[in-house]
Amino acid sequence: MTSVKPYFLIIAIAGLFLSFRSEAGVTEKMPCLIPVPQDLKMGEGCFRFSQSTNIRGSRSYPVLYLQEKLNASGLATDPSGQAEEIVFSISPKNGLPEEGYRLEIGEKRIMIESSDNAGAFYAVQTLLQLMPPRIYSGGADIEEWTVPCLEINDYPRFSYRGMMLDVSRTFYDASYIKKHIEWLAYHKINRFHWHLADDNGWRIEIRKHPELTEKGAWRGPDEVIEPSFGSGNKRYGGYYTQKEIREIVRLAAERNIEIIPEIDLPGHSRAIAAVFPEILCPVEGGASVQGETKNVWCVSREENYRLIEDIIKEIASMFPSEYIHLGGDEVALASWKECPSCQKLMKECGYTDENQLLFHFVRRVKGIVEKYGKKLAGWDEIMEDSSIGKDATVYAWRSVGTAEKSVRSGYRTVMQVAEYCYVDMKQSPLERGHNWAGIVTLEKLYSFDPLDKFNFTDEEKENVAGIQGGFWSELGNRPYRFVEYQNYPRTAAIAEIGWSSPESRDYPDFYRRLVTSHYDRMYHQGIAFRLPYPDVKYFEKENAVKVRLPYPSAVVRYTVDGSEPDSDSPVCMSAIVTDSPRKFRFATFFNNDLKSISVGASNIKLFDTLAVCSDVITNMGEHTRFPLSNLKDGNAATYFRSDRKAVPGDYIEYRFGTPLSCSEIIVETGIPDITLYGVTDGYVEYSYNGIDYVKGDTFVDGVAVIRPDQQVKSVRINITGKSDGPVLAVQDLKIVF
Ligand code: TNX
Repeated sequence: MTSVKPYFLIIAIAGLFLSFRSEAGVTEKMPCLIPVPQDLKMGEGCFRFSQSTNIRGSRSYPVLYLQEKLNASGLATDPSGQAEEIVFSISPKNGLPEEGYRLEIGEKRIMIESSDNAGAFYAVQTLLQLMPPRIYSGGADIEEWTVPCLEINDYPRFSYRGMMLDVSRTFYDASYIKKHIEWLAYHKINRFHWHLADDNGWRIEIRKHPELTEKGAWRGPDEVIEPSFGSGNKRYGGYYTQKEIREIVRLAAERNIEIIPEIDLPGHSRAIAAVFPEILCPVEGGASVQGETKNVWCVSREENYRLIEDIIKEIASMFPSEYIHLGGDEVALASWKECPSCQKLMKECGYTDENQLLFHFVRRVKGIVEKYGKKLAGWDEIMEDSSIGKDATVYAWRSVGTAEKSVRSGYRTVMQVAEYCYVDMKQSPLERGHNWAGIVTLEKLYSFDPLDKFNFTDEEKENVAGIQGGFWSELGNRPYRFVEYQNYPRTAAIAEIGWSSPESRDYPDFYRRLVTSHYDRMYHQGIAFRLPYPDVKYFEKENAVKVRLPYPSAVVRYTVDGSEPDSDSPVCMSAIVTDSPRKFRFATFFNNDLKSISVGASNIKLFDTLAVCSDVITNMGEHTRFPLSNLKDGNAATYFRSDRKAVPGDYIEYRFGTPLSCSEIIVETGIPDITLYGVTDGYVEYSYNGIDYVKGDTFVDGVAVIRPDQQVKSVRINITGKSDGPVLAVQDLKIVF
C-alpha cells in the first residue's frame, strides 16, 4: 500500500531561504558571489548590456577575455558604441593591491580599475558572476543581460590559491586540462599544481628520452606497467606532448594561473623505473605504503642524477614557474637498506639511518633545479633536515602538526593538509572516496583556516603562502566524471578560504550562496559537480517514508522498486505512506542532468553481514593483517586481502553450516567503502547442495549479485582475469532476507 501525504517540513525550510533573482532576471538583493569580496556596496538600478556595449581599455588579456565571453553569448561589443560602456583602467598608478580590483557598476558605465592584469581579470570574473549564469554557456536572451549597480573593492587574502591534480593514476587529456584550468580561473584560483609522474604513469614528453612516454605512459597486460586502479585488462594511458604543455601554460597565464609541475622522486617512481629498471637498487626492497614495489631510485647510482638532469632541464624550459616540485614523499626506505652501494654511501657520508639518504638525494636534485634557474618544492617529508635550505617550498600534507612545524621552521609553506584539503577523501560516509584522512565534507573543508588555529607570530605568518586542495586520482575511473564530483563544490570552498577575509567566512551563508546561484553557474560552466543527497527516514508509527531536502529548491526523485532514480522518476513532494519501505531509492537532481548518489531510508537496514559462514577457503595466500577469517566474523568493516595479484583460476568459497534462506546475496569485493582492489574479471556461482553449482552474475565494478530460489549451501568467487591491483580484497557477504 503506497499513498501520498503532504509533507510540511519541506515547505517550512523553503521559507527560510531567499532567492536574489526575480522573474525578469534583475538582481535585487545581495548577489551570491563566491569567493565573497572584501567590500561590497549595493547601489540603485542596473546596467543593461546591449548589442553595442562599448569596451574601452588596452588590448590586455582581461579585456580580450571579457570581450570573448560576451561575444560567445551573442552579445556584440561595439568600440564606437555610444549607449553604455565598460571602461578598464589597468595601471600600477591606481595603487591597488596585487590581484586586487575596484569594480563600479553604474547604469551607463562599468568601471574596472586595477594595478595589474590579474586584478582586472578578477574584476571580470566577478562581473560574470553578477550576470545570468548562462553567460558561461552561451545562448543569450538579450532582455536578461543586466547587472546590478554596485561598488566592489576586492583583493585576495593569500597570494597562493591552488588546486593539485594527479594525472598519473587517472589520465586527463590536454583538452580536459584546459577546461579544468578555465574552471579554476572562474574561482579566482591562481595556481595549478600538476602532478605529472607517479607509480602508475609518466605523463610528460621528454624529448631526450622518448621511451618515457612511449612506454611509461601506458599500462596494460602487455605494457611495462601493470594494470591498476580500474584500468582493467586493457591498454590504458596517455601523455602530454611538449606542444600541448606550452599551449596549456599560455592559456593558464592568460587566466592568471601559474602551473607548478611535479615529478615525484625518489619514491612513487614505478613508471619511470619500469622504463629504465637500471635506476633501481640492484636488490629489491619492500613495498611502499601503497603496496608498490620497484618504485624507488637508487641514491648511490651516479648516472641517475644525469637522467634526472635531462628531465629537469626540459621541464624547466616548458614551465615559466619559479618552482619545480620534486615530491619526496612516502619513500620505501627498505630498498636502500638492502642495497650494498647505498649502504656504502651511508658509511662514507657518516649517515646513521636511511632517511639521511633521502635528504642526500633531495639536496642533489635541489642543486640540479637551481642550475636551471628554479627553486625546489617538495612534500613535507623534505623539511625534516635543515640541510635542505630554507629557500625550499614545503607542501604540508600529512597533518596540521607538520604544517605548523614547516611554517615555524621558516619554510615557505603551502597548506594542503590532508584532513581538510584532500578532495580525494569521501564527502560523506556513503560516497566513494579515500578515507585515510577522514571524511572531508564541504563544511569541514570550509572550516579550515591556514592561520587562525595556529597562533603564528607575524613573522611566521609570512611563511604561509596560502592554501591548496588536492585531488589524487586512484579512484578516478568511476563513477561518471568523478574528478569533477570530487573537486566541486569543494574547490569553491578552497577559493573562499584563499581569497576572502576570515571575518566574512560563514558556512551557512556560503552554502546559501552556493545553492542559490553557484550551482547554476557551475552547471553552465559545464562542471559535473556533486549534489548533496536527501535525508530519508522511515517512521514506523506512521508507516511513512519522509524526505528532508538538502536545500530548499532541491528536486528529489524516487523509485519504489530498488532501481536507480532517473530524470523520468517521479518528484517527491510529500511523505510517502508505505509498509514496504526497503525498496525506495531517492536522489537529488539538478536540471534533470546531474544527480546525487541515491539513498534509501537511513534508519532501516537493507542487508545484513551476519556471521553465516562456517568456513571460507581460497587457494591464495592471505595478508597477515587481513586474514581470511575476516570473512566470517560478521563485521562489514574487516575484509580479506590476498598476498598477491589474483590470476585466472583463483577462487574464494564461502560455506554455510546451516543452509541460508534469503532473497539476495550481494558479493562485494575491493576494500570496503573505498572499493579499490576488487575483482576485475570474474563471476560468482552458488550451490544448493554443496555439489552442483549454478553460475551467477559476472562482476561489474567489483560487485556481483545472487538471487537464489532455494536455500544456499555455498557461494564461490571465480577469477577469470588478472586483478588490476597488487592484491585482491574481498568483503563479507551482504545478505538481503
Ligand atoms: C598520499 S599526498 C599520497 C599520494 C596518494 C594519496 C591518496 C602524498 C604526498 N602522497 O600518493 O595518492 O595519499 O590520498
